[in-house]
Amino acid sequence: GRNLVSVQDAPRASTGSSKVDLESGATLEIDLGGGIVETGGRVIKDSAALESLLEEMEMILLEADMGIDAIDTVLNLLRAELIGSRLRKGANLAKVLEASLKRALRSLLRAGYWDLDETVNRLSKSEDGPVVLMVVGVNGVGKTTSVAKMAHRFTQEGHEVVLAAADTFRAGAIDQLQMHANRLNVRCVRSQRGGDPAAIARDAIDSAKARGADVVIVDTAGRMQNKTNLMEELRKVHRVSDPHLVLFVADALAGNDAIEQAVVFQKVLDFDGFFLCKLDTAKGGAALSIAHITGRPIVMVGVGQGYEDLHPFDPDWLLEEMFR
Ligand SMILES: Nc1nc2c(ncn2[C@@H]2O[C@H](COP(=O)(O)OP(=O)(O)O)[C@@H](O)[C@H]2O)c(=O)[nH]1
Ligand SMILES: [Mg+2]
Repeated sequence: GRNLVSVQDAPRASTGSSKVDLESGATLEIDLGGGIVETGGRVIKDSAALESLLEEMEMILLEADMGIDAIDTVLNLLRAELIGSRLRKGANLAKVLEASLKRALRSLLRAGYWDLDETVNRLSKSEDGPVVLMVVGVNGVGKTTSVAKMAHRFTQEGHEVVLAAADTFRAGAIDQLQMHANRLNVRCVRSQRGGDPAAIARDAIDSAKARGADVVIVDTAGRMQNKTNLMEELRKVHRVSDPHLVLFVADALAGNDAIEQAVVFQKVLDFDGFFLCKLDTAKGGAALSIAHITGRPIVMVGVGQGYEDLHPFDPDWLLEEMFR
């Protein structure tokens, strides 16, 4: 593969780094690294050579499913910083650019990051009732699977978990969650198909309170064909269950669609962070775009269908996958 430029070992630029606050609230840190000097060297100009390097980077990012808006933002900021800077004698512009780009992407992915396990542990200690998590996203992205993976994860951490089958639109969805609950030996609160999702969420919370359970995870529906109804339904579930955390689930395979979905859900629910699932089958550039456009961090990744296939997000791992 490509000759990877490691992000960690490049020294900071003698000219320092600059922080850029994006409209969404996300931040980008531009640090050109040790290849750039204060004096001497040669001034980098807006040349054909620089443009062709930027184009090469653009191709890599496009192939990794990063959306064009986020790519433009990052590359334009980098270009602006590079032009007029001084390249240290003997330094390689391509390497300086690649390392700077990776640092910028890493800063975007790290901005606002919070640890799911720690957050749930902390909330569980400080709150009287159960910690309530609401999971949202369109059909088929991996919500129910992620709910089951979290139930497994939290159970292993010693929490008692109750699931709420608030996707009552399809009977299959209720059975799917119940099946996971049986396997994981956790309680699942459910209704008949067509039941009121908000009532299910409330029942699950009441049940958790009665049992002294620590965590309630609310699975929800995601049919986008009927967007307005779905959003109304989700708003109601949100109002009634007043969750501590709202988690948006995106499918890495969905590419640009995942980015659009994030915008739609962000408007209605202002989620706290997102999961990117199916990273075992796709590159994860969508994560950068979602972080860029919503200002929310990716907190967990799904890398398979097993209960163990959910990991805290590691920016360096994603960047290596993208640039491989
Ligand atoms: N390969 C892979 N498949 C996944 C992952 N997460 C979910 N799936 C599969 O994607 C399909 C839809 O998942 P589901 O949880 O039902 O999505 P939902 O409609 O959002 O609840 C199922 O077949 C899951 O097994 C993942 O991280 N990797
Ligand atoms: Mg589901």
